[in-house]
Amino acid sequence: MSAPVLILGAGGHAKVLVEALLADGALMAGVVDADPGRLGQSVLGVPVIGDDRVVEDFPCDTVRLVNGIGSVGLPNLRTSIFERFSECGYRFATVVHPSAVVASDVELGEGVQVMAGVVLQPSCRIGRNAIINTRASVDHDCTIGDHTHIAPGVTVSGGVTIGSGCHVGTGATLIQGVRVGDGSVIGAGAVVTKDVAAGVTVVGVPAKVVMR
Ligand code: JB3
Repeated sequence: MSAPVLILGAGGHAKVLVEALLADGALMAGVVDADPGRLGQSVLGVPVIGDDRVVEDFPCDTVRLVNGIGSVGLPNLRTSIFERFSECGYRFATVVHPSAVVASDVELGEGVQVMAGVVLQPSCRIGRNAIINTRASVDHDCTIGDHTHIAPGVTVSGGVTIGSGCHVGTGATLIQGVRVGDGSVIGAGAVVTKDVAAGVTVVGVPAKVVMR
């Protein structure tokens, strides 16, 4: 029996995770949120039991954390929370909605979140703390870096490499073989036909750099 899960954050992203975890039969320890107004509320029936200080009430080996922070906060709150609790010895659960299609040899790093309707084709490698959000499709031989968010409805063709800390916006399309550098942002609906350098923002069809 796996250890129960404690969810960090009580917003929209956490709600989607709770739904996936309940569908998968996970045991729930509760939800923690920085907003004191959330104490006593619940997320799909899972109670909010306090803020991040409550995590310390659970020894590392008795609980698995789930990073319920999505795209809020700059610099990236989601990444810093993951690193902070990892350094304290906590482990993050990997969440895969039962409706996702994940090929048998796909490698999922610690804390990866694969939402409903996702397709991950053979030989993909997904880095730690990455989100593959609702109904995204990642085709064969792709590599997605740590902490990268693939937003709902993104289509990633075969052999694409996306660096760490990237955001690929809702409904974007990346053609086969392109490479995206660390920390870049792909705007919603963009069509990426060429490599994207690190640390830039691209938008449009075909995607062009708008910010360095
Ligand atoms: O687009 C989609 C499908 N999902 C988005 C997701 C990826 O990112 C979603 O629509 C939102 O844009 C965003 O979801 P998220 O991160 O859940 O945002 P929000 O609904 O605003 O909730 C953030 C929650 O995190 C709030 O309840 C905050 O109080 C809480 N929070 C902020 N800082 C924190 C901390 N909670 C904890 N435990 N620790 C913190 O440091």
